Amino acid sequence: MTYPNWLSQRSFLSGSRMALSFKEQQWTFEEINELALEYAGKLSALGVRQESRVAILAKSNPEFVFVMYGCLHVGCEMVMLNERLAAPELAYQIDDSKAEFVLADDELQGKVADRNPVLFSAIRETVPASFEVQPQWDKERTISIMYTSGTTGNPKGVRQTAENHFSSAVSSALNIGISPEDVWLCSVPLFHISGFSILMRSLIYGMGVRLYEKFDAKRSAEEICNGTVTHMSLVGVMLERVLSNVEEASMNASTRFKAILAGGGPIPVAYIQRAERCGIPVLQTYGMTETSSQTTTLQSADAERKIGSSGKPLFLYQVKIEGTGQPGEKGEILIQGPQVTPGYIGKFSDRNVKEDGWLHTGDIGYMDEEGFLFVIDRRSDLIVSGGENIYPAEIEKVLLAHPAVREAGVCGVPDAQWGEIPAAFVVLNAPAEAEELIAYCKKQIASYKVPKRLSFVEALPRNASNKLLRRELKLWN
Ligand code: S0N
Ligand code: AMP
Ligand code: MG
Ligand code: MG
Repeated sequence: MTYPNWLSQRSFLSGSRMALSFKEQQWTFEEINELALEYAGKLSALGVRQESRVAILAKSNPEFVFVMYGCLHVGCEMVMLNERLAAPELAYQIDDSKAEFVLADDELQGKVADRNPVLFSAIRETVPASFEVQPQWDKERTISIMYTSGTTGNPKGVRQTAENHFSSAVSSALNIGISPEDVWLCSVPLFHISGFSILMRSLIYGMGVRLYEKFDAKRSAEEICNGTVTHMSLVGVMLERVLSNVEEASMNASTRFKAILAGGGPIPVAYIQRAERCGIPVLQTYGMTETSSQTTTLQSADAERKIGSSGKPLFLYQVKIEGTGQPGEKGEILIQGPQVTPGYIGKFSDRNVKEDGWLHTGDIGYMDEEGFLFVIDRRSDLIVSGGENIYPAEIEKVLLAHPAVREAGVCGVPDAQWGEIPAAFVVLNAPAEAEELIAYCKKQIASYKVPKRLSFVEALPRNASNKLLRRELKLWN
């Protein structure tokens, strides 16, 4: 099974429609496709082929979009690197994915300096080579690979195929609806599925994207209230900042504005109630990298009645709670559908993601009598800070490598701003200051992962088999 080339088909069907807008600039689908073809030619001249795997490190700006769309035409696989990560974390992903090329925004080149990056400025200056435009794309084709943290502290590269993205975009449209005037405000990172899925919806629907390089709560509030955008994706901390701006200016959402899609972690009910008072419909969603974004989403009509729920599965998907058939009973959330990844790459390529045909999420939840999903606890020990995932093991590993540290334990603690933050407990074997250990972490992990609290203790809570009891650590805060 194949799909028509999404870029060529979209340009053919609605070439004059707005595809992308950034600051004062704007591109139609025809212009975007011409740029994509030009970038594909440049990438071909640099040696990128359909069989290549390229890693990309960039900020959410139009050039990143042109490079990605160029890659789509070439047919190579894109490993999306998180620009907040520290150099050693990026090196791990580049090595694990065996990426043949590292394409980097000039501004970020310092983070991958030892990886011989091809800078965006070099791509821009390259004379395009001729290449063959593929009229059809294979359904199984891997379009993107995104790394998501794992319990052991080693991130796993998740494959996202054309079918995953296509079924995700179509299922979302069947739930939210689409119209030719829609413009989706994108200020979530393009390297996360929250942002990348907006680009996929854009190509598949012919929908405009209003792109921001950096999240700006005030400008977002203005766009929502002026009606210059119709949709926006965000995580809890962003929603709170947008609402504060709308409330402060005593504004109301424009009648043109349709919905905020809020996910990436739990959304406090109080935020949804505040949004209601501002006339902003918020659709809570439950999704993950392994499912190329939303799996369940609450519909507007149910938002008030089912507050706190992440909704029902989208049309093509199935969700069940392990073990129980009983409403209200808690268990692991299992997912099935064409949006579920075929698997991981690199170190984890042997892992079967669909035991018994279902994706075992590790998240805990229940369904009510009507089949609405309530997510109540995240997969084991996962900390979600401002929509970024952190596993305690990633931080513990770094702390343990410090010569003065004998033992380290990390857990998530609730935080009013970020939802949750990491806190560390350390047993020393030589004198050291907390500041020194924090500075040590900063060099090796993204700054959002660096423990916001660090305490020295005599011993860590362990069970009879010496396993660290992180749940008990939580009680120490
Ligand atoms: C919340 C954001 C925007 C905060 O970034 P901001 O304010 O721009 O910070 P900076 O100025 O860059 O840095 C200032 C200091 O703040 C620290 N910091 C930044 N971010 C965090 C954080 N998350 N946690 C803790 N600290 C943070 C910086 O480190 C800096 O500190 P110092 O000075 O010490 O260096 C930003 O974090 C952000 O963009 N978050 C959202 C990320 C995201 O999109 N996550 C979702 C990932 N999940 C998925 O994609 C699956 C779900 C999904 O698809 C989805 C999700 C949401 C909506 C829709 C969908 C969908 O299904 O379509
Ligand atoms: P990621 O690996 O970044 O795709 O993160 C996906 C994880 O975020 C899920 O497995 C959940 O643990 C968490 N998450 C996403 N949406 C929600 C939600 N609506 N409520 C609670 N947790 C969520
Ligand atoms: Mg993740
Ligand atoms: Mg997340």
